[in-house]
Amino acid sequence: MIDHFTLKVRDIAASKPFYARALAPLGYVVAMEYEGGCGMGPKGKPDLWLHQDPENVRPMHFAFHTEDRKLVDAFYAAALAAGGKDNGPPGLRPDYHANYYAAFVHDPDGHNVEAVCHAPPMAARRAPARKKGARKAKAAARGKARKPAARGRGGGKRRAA
Ligand SMILES: N[C@@H](CCC(=O)N[C@@H](CS)C(=O)NCC(=O)O)C(=O)O
Repeated sequence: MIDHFTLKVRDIAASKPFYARALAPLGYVVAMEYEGGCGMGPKGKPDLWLHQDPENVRPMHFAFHTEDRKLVDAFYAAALAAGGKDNGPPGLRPDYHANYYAAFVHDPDGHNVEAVCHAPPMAARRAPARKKGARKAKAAARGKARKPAARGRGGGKRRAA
């Protein structure tokens, strides 16, 4: 499991607000800041560090994991609203696998940022509703099954005559 990674950016003044807005739907906040950089992450624990190093920016690709397809949609909308460039709208990418639901946006430096959900849609994950009275019937059946069998004297053990 990745604990954190550092992304080199040309201009922290452009990248910080971009990521703050794009990743807000995923629960990310700017947790730490220093001259020329910052650390972002959910619940105040930075796992993405932005570091200004204009000479050494090379386009990278990385993805944020979500448990809900709606969060992929929200990431995409927020990232575009924050000035990101569309690199693929939310949707299934069955070439990767049947439930690969993702969206792609280029950040201010051309880094290819993705949000992805590998799980089936929420509706398919919900347990089917139980029929009315099914619980009672189940409990009654269990009670019956547990009823001790009638036993004769001597603890129910009978010997052949
Ligand atoms: N426009 C494509 C983007 C797909 C994409 O960027 N896929 C990733 C792998 S999940 C990739 O090829 N990354 C390589 C890179 O950005 O250099 C789409 O919407 O499907």
